[in-house]
Amino acid sequence: MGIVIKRLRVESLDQPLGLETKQPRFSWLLDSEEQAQQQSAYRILVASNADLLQQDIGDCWDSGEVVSDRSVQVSYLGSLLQSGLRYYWKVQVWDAKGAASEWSSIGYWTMGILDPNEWNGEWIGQELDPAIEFPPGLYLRKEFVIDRPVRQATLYATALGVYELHLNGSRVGDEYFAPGWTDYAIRTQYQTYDITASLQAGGNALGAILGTGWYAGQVGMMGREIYGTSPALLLQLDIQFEDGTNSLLITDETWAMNTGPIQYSDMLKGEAYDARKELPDWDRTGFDDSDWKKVSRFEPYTGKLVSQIDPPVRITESINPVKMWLTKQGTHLFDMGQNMVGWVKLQVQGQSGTHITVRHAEMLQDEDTLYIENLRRADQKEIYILKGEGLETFEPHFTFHGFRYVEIEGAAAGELTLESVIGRVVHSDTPGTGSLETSDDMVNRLISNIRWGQRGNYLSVPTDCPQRDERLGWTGDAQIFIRTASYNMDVSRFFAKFMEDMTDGQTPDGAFPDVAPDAGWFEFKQEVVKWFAPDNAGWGDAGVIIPWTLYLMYEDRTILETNYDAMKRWVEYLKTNSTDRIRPDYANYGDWLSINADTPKDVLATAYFAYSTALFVRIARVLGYTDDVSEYSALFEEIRTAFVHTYMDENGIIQGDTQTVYVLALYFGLVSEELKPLAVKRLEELIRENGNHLSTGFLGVGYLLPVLTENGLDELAYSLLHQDTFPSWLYSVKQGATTIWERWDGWTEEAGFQNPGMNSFNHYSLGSVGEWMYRYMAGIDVDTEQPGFKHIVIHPRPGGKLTYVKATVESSYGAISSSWQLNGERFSLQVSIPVNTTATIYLYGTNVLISDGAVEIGLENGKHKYRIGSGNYEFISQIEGAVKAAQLTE
Ligand code: RAM
Repeated sequence: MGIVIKRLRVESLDQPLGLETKQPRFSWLLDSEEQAQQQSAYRILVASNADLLQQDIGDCWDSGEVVSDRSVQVSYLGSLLQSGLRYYWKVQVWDAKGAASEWSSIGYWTMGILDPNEWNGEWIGQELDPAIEFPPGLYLRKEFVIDRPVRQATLYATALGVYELHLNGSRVGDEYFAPGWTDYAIRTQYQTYDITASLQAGGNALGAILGTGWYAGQVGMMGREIYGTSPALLLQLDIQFEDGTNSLLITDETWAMNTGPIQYSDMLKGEAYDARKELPDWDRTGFDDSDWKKVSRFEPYTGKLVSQIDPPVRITESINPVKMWLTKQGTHLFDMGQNMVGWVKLQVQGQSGTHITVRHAEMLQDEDTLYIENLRRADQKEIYILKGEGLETFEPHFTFHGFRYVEIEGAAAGELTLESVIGRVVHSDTPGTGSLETSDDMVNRLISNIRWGQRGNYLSVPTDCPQRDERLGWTGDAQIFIRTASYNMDVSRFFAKFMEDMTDGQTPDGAFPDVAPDAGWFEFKQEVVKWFAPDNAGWGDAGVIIPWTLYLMYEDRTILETNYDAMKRWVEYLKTNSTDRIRPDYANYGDWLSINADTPKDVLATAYFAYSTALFVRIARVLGYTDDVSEYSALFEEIRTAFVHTYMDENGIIQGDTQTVYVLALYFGLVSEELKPLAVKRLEELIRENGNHLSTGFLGVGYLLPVLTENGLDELAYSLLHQDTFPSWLYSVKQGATTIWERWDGWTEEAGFQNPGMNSFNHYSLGSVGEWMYRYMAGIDVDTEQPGFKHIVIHPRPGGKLTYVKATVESSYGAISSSWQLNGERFSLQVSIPVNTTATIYLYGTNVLISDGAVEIGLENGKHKYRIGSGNYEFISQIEGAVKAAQLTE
């Protein structure tokens, strides 16, 4: 039977269009019905057309038979790839016994516009009056004729602003908020669309709607026009005909423009849409645009145009409200049943000119009133003006909201039903990879809340929150959650793009920003609030933690190489800005939003300085930069020694004495072996003295349970997981939360809503406990020496109230699963791991029964260790005292 090749991917994508990398990386998924199946060799063919490939000819590259077990991220090493061309590839592999597989199916990708001089279009739009706060959406159109059979038509488009493309009456693509958010002063992404099938012989009409977006609309708390005043469109349609000729359609002065129904559409404010002003068939041929205006042309763009790296923002799900009621104010209120991000599709009818107002909020103030105080300056409001022609359907264009409740004003009582509203769930479409279920419903709700927090906040950039006038790419939040995120979904490309935002925002002296993309933030900080530095401990460090995590989870060496210099400059920056290896006490965010437990900022900053340095050493080692390995290992030792001398006493007490100081010092490897038991004991005491409650903020929380488990305190970790009184994860679950709250005390029985200026109900940071659930509770972990799940560690920790856990992680090699059940003292574990990987299993208990094929390789800390190859396995053991432990935690 041997090996079958299932899924082909290039740069982690299925059939990508518009790649710019000169050495795309190939990955293939292998399957086999046999156990312990491995790849022993591969051969890749790349051709300029599919026919050649059918004949097993790779005119661009024939790798030959390469003896290797690599089946992910194999770099192209063929002839130079050309702009705009399509390449076809296939792969053949040899299995563990040397038997050859069939050739795979044929995959392809296309290259983007590799040379800036190949952009021929002009930037077009309308010069806007900066005095107009919220300008109308702009409609642009152009007709053209196709007079010969078309072989291939590729459309490249981008905007300073946001755009939506139309061709012959239909929307092009399914992406929202293109071209995505970057620091437009430096870099703007373009999108590539294959529109061959949508062109028609004869006349064709191409149209675009242009909005202000992040470019000229409101961003965060910084106001509007952060990057520019007038949105502009750039587009280039490359048509290749069957007869070998080709033509180029570009944006230029021949395009016509007009305003239409969109009165304004702003990320934070919302949209106003006057349906009476619709332009029926504006995107089809034959439309009379004689009264449309000529477009304005703008200066050429001076930044870099790059092909979009991250997954497009899409509608990934539509949900129906669970409840609707009429309020005493006469409005209709809908409960979506889930705090979500996106907008609603509204269906309504009524008289022409009637104003329908749609307001969005995460919580209710009382039964009939939205809680909107926490939105700060974000209106999150749509206004739809009816045209009065029967049932009308409306969805906004260039705005999104964070909400669970929707209030509709302007429709007569009884006019709306539950069916009038559909929630559109919108986010960067990072493919789902992880699933997790336990025997405890509250824990399951927490798992769901973490996932929804990720969905709602990964929108072009990893935002802190989706509702108030903030929605920024806060780097601290991003780093603390990334490991959780990369279990839940494939975030490799999402964060590869974010690393570009981070390096774009790096200061000349090496400081990584608190917020990326830069949003005028630095200037804002300089002018308004001086104490915001761009180098906050735990925030700037994201510049090292993110690439390292991507390497661990996806075996992505390129991300390390690309960002190596930037990371080195960051460590150098920290070194320069420290005194005797101690980071001075400057006003940083500290362990943000901890509960009555302020961690001294210099202690925290020094710990992170050590951590960034330690990770940098590991990165240098992976890439083979041996000089840097020795230089920065020495630096790490110096920081560690300074940390211990300055902040720790001989009883293992660390200055500040908060849960977080111990957690960080232990996780970052700063504590000597002798002092470690004392530090662990003190951490345990602090938690117990606090009635088995955590007190950690954003930074401490991510490593809290991992540190407890790593130091033999599994049951204490579980007691924190199951804790449902304040402050705890399940406290918010008990209050009915459907997403992770920004603060432990977002709402409490005693005090109601907290500080409305900082009270988001959809902030994922405190949800970083997801990492522990996958890595320790279910026990699916990477091996840092063979990352990307090439060698998998399966080390489940049964405990707490749980009687079962089921987890699956879709890795680059395929699905990994770990499921365990505890029935009295009987522990059973089912594991499955993909072809071309191996795993080490750590098993609790005695009297072990194992499946065929698993090989015992010793004992470690009282646990049996087994080695397995690919396939499905079962392990059964007896854990003495397990029943008692489970009952005790009840
Ligand atoms: C808040 C953000 C974010 C946090 C910073 C320090 O405004 O919401 O979550 O990282 O402050």
